Formats: sequence, C-alpha cells, structure tokens
Amino acid sequence: MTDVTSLPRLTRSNAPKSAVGVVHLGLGAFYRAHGAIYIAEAMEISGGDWGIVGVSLKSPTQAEQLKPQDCAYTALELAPTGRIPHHVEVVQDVLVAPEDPEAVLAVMAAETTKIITLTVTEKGYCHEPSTGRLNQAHPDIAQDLAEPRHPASALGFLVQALQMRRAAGLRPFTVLTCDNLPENGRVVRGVVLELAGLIDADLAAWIEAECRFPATMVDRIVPATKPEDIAALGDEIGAYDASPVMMEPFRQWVVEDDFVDGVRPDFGAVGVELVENVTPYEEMKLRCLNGTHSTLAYLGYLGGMDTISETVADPDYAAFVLQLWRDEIIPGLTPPEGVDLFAYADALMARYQNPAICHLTWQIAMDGSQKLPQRILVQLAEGLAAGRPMTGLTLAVAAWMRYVGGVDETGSAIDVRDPLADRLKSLSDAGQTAAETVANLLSVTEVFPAALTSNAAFVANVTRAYEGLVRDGARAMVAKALI
Ligand code: CS2
Repeated sequence: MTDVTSLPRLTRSNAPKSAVGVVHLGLGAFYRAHGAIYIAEAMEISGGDWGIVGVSLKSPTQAEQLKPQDCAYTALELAPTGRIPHHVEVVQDVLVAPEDPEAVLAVMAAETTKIITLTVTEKGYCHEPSTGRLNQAHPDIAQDLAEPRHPASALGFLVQALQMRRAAGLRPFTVLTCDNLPENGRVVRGVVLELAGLIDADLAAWIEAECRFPATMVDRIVPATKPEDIAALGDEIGAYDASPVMMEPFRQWVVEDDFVDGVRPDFGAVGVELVENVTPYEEMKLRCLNGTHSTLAYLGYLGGMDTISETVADPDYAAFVLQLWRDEIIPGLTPPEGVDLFAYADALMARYQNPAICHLTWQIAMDGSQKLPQRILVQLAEGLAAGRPMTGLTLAVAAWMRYVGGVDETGSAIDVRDPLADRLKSLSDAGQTAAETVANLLSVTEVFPAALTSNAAFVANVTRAYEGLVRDGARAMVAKALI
C-alpha cells in the first residue's frame, strides 16, 4: 500500500462555492455522512443557497483535517457488494468555537443564515434526561450564564446568536436537531427557552413566538474512520483525504415540516420524509435500532466481539436480537403509517450483518448513561407495566452495569467513555456483592426512572442477570436467554 500522505491532497473542483445558508454545530462524521449529503443533493436538484459552515465546539481536529483540503471530503459508501466514493463539497468552512467564538456568532447571526443544524450528541443538550430540564450546574451552562456573549455550549451559542438577530431586527433561524433523542425538537426548544429566560425574559418570549425547532429522526450507520480506511481510500481515489467518512448505503431522514417562514432546502426532492408528527418514526428507530445496538454493544463487547457484524454473525446473538424485536420491542410500538415493523426489523438485521461496516461495539458502548434511558429503559418500564417479561432488555441493562464496572471477562481494563464514568466505577466498586453493586448503580436517578427502581421484581431480575454475567459470561447468558 502507498504511503497515503505522499499522494496529492484531496481538493475542491473548480465549481464556484455556494453561498452559506446553514451553520452546523458539532461537525462530526455522522452529519457529514447524512444531513450534509441530503443538503448537497437538494441544492444540486433544486438550487438554493444552502452551503454549510461547520462548527466544532471543542476540538480543532476537524478544522485541521478539512481546511488543507478546502473542506472537500469523501463519503465512502460501503455495501456488501462494493465501495462507492462520493466527493462532497457542501461544507464551505470549518470554525473552532473556542478559538474564534465571534466568528461563529457572526455567521449564525448573518441574515443569509436560515437554519442551524446540530449534532452535539445526547450530552450536548446539557439537560437532565429524566426531566428534560436544563442542567444549570453544567460547567458550560454556568459559563453561558456568567458571560452570555462568550458562550461555551451549543445552547449558549444559539441563544446569543438569536439575541444578535433580534437586536438587528432580523428573523430568527430554524433550529434543526439531528441527534438521537426522543422528541429532539421539543428537548432543544425547552432548554434554549430555559437558558434564554435566565438571560433575558423578552428574548425568551421572542424565541418562543418566532423560532422553530422541528423534530427529526435521523438514521445512517457511520462507523468511525480508521487510519487503514484513509490508506485504502488513498489507493482507490489517488488522493490523500485526511477526513473521509465511512457509511452504509441505507439512509433515512424524517423531518417535521415546520421551518421559520417555510424556508428550507428542497428536502422532498431527495427523499427526506416531511411529516407532521415525527414521534412514531423516532420511537421505532430509537427502540428497534439504537436499543438493540446498545444491547449488542455491551453483550458483544463482554463476549469478546469487536464489531456489530461479528456479534450478529454468532447465531445465538442473532437469535437473541430477533427475539428482542419480536417479544419485547415491537409489541410496545405504534408503527408509523404504512410501516411494517417486522420488515423494518428484518432490514435492520441485514444492515447489522453488512461485513463491509466495521462498527466497533466499543464505539456504540460510549456514553451509555446518556443513551440507555431513551433506548432501553423507557420501553423496559412500559413493557413490564404491560405485563411482558422483558428478560432480554433486563439482560442488556445488566450488561451495561458489568461494562461500566470497567473490567472485562478476561480481567482486562475496559476504556469506559462516559460523562459519568468515574462515578459509575466508584458505585460499582463500592458494592461488596452483586446485589449491592446493582443497587448502587440503580441509585443513579439521572439514568434510572422510579418505575424501574421501585419494581422489586425488576431489581431481582437485573441482579440475577448481573450475577449470571459475572459467573458464566455474556455468551452463555445470551444462549440461556433464548426460548
Ligand atoms: C449508534 C448510533 O453509536 C451509537 O450509539 O447506535 O450512532 C447509530 O449507528 C445511528 O443512530 C444509526 O442511525
């Protein structure tokens, strides 16, 4: 294989840059493989000034990688049958918020900017998942409140930019969240209004009346890019792309059609589903896909599997997931109109099996304290209340508990990435017995709803599952769970 850095650097074509209409907060691989591509295609078909300025809220890495190639990049579609590189030029610039917050605010407040898209991950909303309220003790929110003109969080930037637009007599922008949260539009609206209200009550009233926060459901599997992906792509395209994105062929975007003054790219032309109510799509995707993804991530990782495709290649794990959909997840869902949930689940299995996608169980296992509530715990509590046994999702919770204990089945340390990692580890270590460890972890009220912690049968079952994982290991527990 050629030394990829010796190849010419990837660059833009001679096509003129499009004018900027979108600012994206939290530029990462997912958005570059999903929203950015839909927007690029919508512009190709129907025109419009929808170029994107990407903003990194913390790290300069994306800017360092993309700027030397004038923000062009490759989105590599990985099908079981072959690889298709797509050259993408929709990103016009990348800003790093801590380096130049004024530039970020200036572009967000520019009259030409109509939409702010966001992928800041679950924790970026600085809210308490169980209540949806703003976490005012969060250090970034404390900074936003202390110095609203020098914000730290995505919410702080939204509020200050809206303040600037209002002062300049401009219309607000649409805030389009693309994170995997239930009712994501309502969540971001709630925390923006709460933060704005603490800074300026009139501003909050204006945002409430004029701004729009459509809910969305986003879907595309985008595994993290590895150095070997960059090297292999170099051979294929004859250029060095320091920041390509890897993606499966499948994609879906369901968007509530509620934009400020109705102004948006021609999403309908490129397959975005514009609907009145996203909730049934969101629940289907969060529970069927993300719920089983997290389940496979913890049980797979503990079982020694590196990727999702490797995990579902094991017949017991595959049967276990099919059983989860059939007995625990689908019975709790109301399907979106015209959708057959069993066909949806079958298609998901094929996506998981795609051997071209190396999606690490470790990657999906990240930030479990922020993901578990909406992916697993809500449906678990609902299923138990409806009288279903829910033993599979209970095993998934026990696997998360075992995982955050930080030691795998061979005795090696697990690199647990989670905003609560230290606290979870101490709680786990403080337990002298399995029952104590489980009880300690269940006491984390930001994660576990009272409906579960007050359910004695659930507590006994999750404790038994945890003991089984410690004693027999994940593979044995998955096999035992099959009916
Ligand atoms: C995954 C998601 O990392 C994770 O937690 O479950 O990123 C998943 O791949 C996407 O939501 C698929 O749309």
